[in-house]
Amino acid sequence: MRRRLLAPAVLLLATALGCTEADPGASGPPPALPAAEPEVRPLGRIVPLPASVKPGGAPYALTAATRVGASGHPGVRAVAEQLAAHLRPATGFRLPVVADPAADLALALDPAAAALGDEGYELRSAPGRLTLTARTPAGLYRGVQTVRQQLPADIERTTVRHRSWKIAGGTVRDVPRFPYRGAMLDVARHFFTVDEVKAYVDRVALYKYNVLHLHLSDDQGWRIAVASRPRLTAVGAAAEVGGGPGGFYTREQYRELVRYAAARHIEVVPEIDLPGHTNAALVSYPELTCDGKAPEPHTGIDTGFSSLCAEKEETYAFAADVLGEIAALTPGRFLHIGGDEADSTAPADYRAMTDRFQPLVARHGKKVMAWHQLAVDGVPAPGTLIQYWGLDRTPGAEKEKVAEAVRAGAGVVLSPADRAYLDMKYADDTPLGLRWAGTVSVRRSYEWDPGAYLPGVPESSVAGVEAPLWTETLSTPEHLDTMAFPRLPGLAELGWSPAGGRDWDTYRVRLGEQAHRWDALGIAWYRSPEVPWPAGR
Ligand code: TNX
Repeated sequence: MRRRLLAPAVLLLATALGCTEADPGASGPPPALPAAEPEVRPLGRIVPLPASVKPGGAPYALTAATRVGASGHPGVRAVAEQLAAHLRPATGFRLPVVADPAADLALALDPAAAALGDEGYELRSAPGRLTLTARTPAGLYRGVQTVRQQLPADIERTTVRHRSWKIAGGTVRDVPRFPYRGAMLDVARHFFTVDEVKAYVDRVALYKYNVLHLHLSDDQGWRIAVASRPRLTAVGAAAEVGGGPGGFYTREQYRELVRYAAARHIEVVPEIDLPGHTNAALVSYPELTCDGKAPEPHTGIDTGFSSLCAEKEETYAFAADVLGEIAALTPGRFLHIGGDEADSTAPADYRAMTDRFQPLVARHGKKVMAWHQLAVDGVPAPGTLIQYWGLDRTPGAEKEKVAEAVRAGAGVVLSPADRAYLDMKYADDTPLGLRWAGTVSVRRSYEWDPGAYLPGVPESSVAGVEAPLWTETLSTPEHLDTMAFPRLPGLAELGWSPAGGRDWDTYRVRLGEQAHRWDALGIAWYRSPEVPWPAGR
């Protein structure tokens, strides 16, 4: 009894003292964080957690006299310009980008820094000098996200704040654990405009994601113009869940999205879901159905009823046309051919069709990516990237099929639905989202290890993780925000940070601190009771 009476007082005291360490043993909501951010954020107290942090020395400060130094390399110059553009509105400083390596804020490539790999970076911070070094421009770009997060959240504001802009002293040396860190957006169930997708790209870039997977076709709608098949968009784009107007991207708009992502060192993986999830295509081209009859447009959320027709040569001509054009729009390595939930496709037909679809991808020099049914009911081509979306409770035999594909040369991206699906409800009372995979709390989405998740799949075969955001129940950018924040940053940490250095009790404090930044960015985040949020928010 005494203890229970005392507990709230202890929590209040801890808060008043600015103690930010959440009590792992506490039941109920963790104590709030101090209302205000510290003037200088401790080095490395960011998301995702850096691989190595050596704090020390006095901080670096941006000033009105700061110049951003970049070598003549166009990739370095571009990242320097992005950084300066990001820092100007809130600081009000001029921040000229100059070709002077002695500038106080200097970006440089070190081609010999092999240990930094394709995306690693080193950040050194000391009075009067901040240097960011990487082997590639992508590494510099990831390092810029660290610079942003080390600065006060006010740096994200679009109007001038008169305050100090300090970065704690010391060195961060940081490399990702996995090369593939993806975010998927379903623009088929509800359509999202180019600007709305760009806003999502900006959000994932802050957490060092490097892949945007776009789910471009499904039963409800076809969302990308295909010149050789104009009815796909003239007819097949005009529906979405709930009966809204739908929509699609012209090829120019799509190229614009790919460029926008590429400028953030994010690769776009387009998905054309085959042979199921094809009702919108069948509505557009009824000759693709086995009986030749056009189905009704679909505005519901059930799945598994549509299929292309294995016996018809039209099917393969259609797939060749579509995949050929999508490949031509795709500078990235992968074409995702779906392959999930083909519940109305006979097993032999599934095998026959996926056997013929995969070479169409290879013909254009691309690699196949597919949901893990391809490993269960089909035979993945060598080098295929299998996206696992099962659950903890998925039968071992099904997981074993994925392990078998890995032994035959496939790679795996992990999106376990009961961990990584951002469209699952957080809790029973979450208004948005689905719950077929159960509820997925912030803690549940964070507390698993991608390197040791699937039996028989060693860490070396895991390309990384992906956080899918399906949109059956999500129709506005605010809806996307609410489901992605705060789980999206945690999945980024699973993909980026070393397994050893992270745990829930310290993570949730780092996560809570991010709320200042989300507010500055106008992100409509969900106030999960598992996380200690800044007092008053
Ligand atoms: C399963 S994941 C699906 C999607 C749904 C999603 C909803 C996958 C490959 N198929 O068609 O949108 O669940 O959570």
